[in-house]
Amino acid sequence: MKPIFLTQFLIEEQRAMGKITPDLRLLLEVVTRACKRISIAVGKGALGGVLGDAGTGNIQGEAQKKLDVISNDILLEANEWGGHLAALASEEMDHPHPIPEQYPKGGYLLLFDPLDGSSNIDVNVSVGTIFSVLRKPEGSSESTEADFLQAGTQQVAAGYCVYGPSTTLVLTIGNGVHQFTLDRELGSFVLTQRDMKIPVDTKEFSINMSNERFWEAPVKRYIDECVAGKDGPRGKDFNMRWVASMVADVHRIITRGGVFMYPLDSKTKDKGGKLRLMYEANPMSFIIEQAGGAATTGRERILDIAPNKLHQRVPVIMGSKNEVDLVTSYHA
Ligand code: P6P
Repeated sequence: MKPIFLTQFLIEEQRAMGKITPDLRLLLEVVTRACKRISIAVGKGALGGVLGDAGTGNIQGEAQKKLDVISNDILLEANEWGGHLAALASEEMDHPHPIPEQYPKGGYLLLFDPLDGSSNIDVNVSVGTIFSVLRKPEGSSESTEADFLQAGTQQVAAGYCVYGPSTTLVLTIGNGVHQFTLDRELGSFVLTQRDMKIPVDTKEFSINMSNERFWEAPVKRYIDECVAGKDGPRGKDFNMRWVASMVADVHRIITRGGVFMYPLDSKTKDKGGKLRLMYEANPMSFIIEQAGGAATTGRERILDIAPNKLHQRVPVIMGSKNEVDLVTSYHA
């Protein structure tokens, strides 16, 4: 069968939906091209001289890996000349990054975690890039942090790229979730699954069990019931997976079902949670919901949250709809 590359997919989606402006198509093409460059840098491993710490820290107070900084620079460089963006924001940058004066500005805002799970990079475990697209609010001339503070329901598009055994891009533009696999010989993303759907039930949960003593009661109840297996209240055995790369864990869940949890716990309560809302939880929640799943903090739908800070953190429970609904009901 004739392969469908990303550009043809976007053109056909534009004909079908009429929501993909030329600037949005350009944005998606340059971001995915940046992901190809990141994939090459990550794939070099120890041969690339890019493993280990950069010797710098980000606003989260986390040591930056060399590849965090390299990936961030690749995304900045890919997006500054196109005239499609008003500004960019990244986990690795304290404040929004303006488009350089010599280039025209456009109507979109791009947010990203350039290399999520980078603590895994030095041990050769899958990592990934997560991105989210918003419209620049009308009227505002210079883009400020406030322009980015829009609820997840305002996202125009969202996606991630997993740098694993294959380099796989998963994308939504509000009309389903679609998967593209990188053909390394051609250097092109090829459509490999249209309209991905998450099974509404699952037997697989994903959580960092070492935090058990810090969990709130509803989460402890839910996990205890899963661990109790078929002799317990759930009446079936569960399996557990925790890659500690959100992109890898969420991709597994979108592919075969499951529930991913980084819930509020007494360790992260004062920060509001572990994962970041604007460029981790929101894009993943948009994708998960578009694939028929659900995504809450345990107490509210993630996409409805009105952000108040660019780097704010939230609790995350997302994946197979019936499991997320059950965990959320325990919080009520
Ligand atoms: P922990 C990676 O650092 C990350 O932000 C997510 O990708 C991942 O799900 C989580 O943190 C892992 O956290 O506490 O298990 O190391």
